[in-house]
Amino acid sequence: MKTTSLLIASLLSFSPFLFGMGDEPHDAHTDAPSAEVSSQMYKGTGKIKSIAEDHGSLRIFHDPIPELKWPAMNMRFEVADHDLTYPLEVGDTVRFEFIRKEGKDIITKISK
Ligand SMILES: [Cu+2]
Repeated sequence: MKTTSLLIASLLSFSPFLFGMGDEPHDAHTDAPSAEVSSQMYKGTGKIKSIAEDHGSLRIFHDPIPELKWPAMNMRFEVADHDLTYPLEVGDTVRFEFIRKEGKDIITKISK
């Protein structure tokens, strides 16, 4: 008993990332409360599928993101700053960084 809880406690303290990953369904991209403990940055690569007219979001076909157990897929990302989208064009291959906040996936950095 005691050993088990010690083990769990040390796992939790050494693996905040693992703890935040959970097994949330990828399509839903819903944030379990535990996924919001940090503003951890995730990195991805992919291809721009579309850019919102208001420049507030992008659709990217991203490559798998093992940290989040995401397979390759087409999905929408918001951008932290609309200016990030101006140099981009549909079809561009990009690398980007994003955070997950309040159920949104928000790109903070993106480059061709
Ligand atoms: Cu995705």
